[in-house]
Amino acid sequence: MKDVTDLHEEFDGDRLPPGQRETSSFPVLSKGETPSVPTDPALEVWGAVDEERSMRLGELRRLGAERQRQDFHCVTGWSRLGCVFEGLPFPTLADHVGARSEATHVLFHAHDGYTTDLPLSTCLREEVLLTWALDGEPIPADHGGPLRAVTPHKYAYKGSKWLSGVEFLTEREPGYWERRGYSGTANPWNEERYG
Ligand SMILES: Nc1nc2c(c(=O)[nH]1)N[C@H]1C(S)=C(S)[C@@H](COP(=O)(O)O)O[C@H]1N2
Ligand SMILES: [Mo]
Repeated sequence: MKDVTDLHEEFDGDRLPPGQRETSSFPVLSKGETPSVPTDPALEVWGAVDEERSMRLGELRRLGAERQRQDFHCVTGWSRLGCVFEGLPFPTLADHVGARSEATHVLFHAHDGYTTDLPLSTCLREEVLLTWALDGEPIPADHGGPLRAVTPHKYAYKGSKWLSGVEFLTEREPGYWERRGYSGTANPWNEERYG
């Protein structure tokens, strides 16, 4: 299993970012109710790519499932260390659909209407996973199952739960919390909480 709990070193910080406290529970943080999502939803991938695709979980698994040990930092101040997620690394997805050279940003879309944006370069990292399993079990519905994204190098609002789509963009389009004052860059070791 790949262990990326040392990625804080790249950001010149401690494992627990400043202003965070460790929790052993896994709180649920959603903007609203847990939406009802099909058990095997199609993930739509579109925008600045060579081949737009609609992919189900089985296809994502076959493309390249990987297990990683990762930390999870919520912008409201709690961190859950050492989560084990299984999923598809974002770079493999980007390769598969052929992200075009003019693609600069990504907007993640979700079944509850949530969106979140990131520069493409910060998504093209092995630890950005589209994940279907947490600690050896399918991701619970409250935590974004059956499919969510995780971004251990960013505050967790960059990881969309109940993922429905990945849109490749040629310019930035701010997501749900980013439009409401949260940071676009969201680096926990720099306490980039507000935009
Ligand atoms: N679709 C969707 N994704 C979301 C959210 C949301 O409300 N809807 N909340 C975000 C926030 S603010 C955080 S901290 C994490 C929380 O994930 P958890 O509920 O599994 O702890 O999900 C992020 N992804
Ligand atoms: Mo959050």
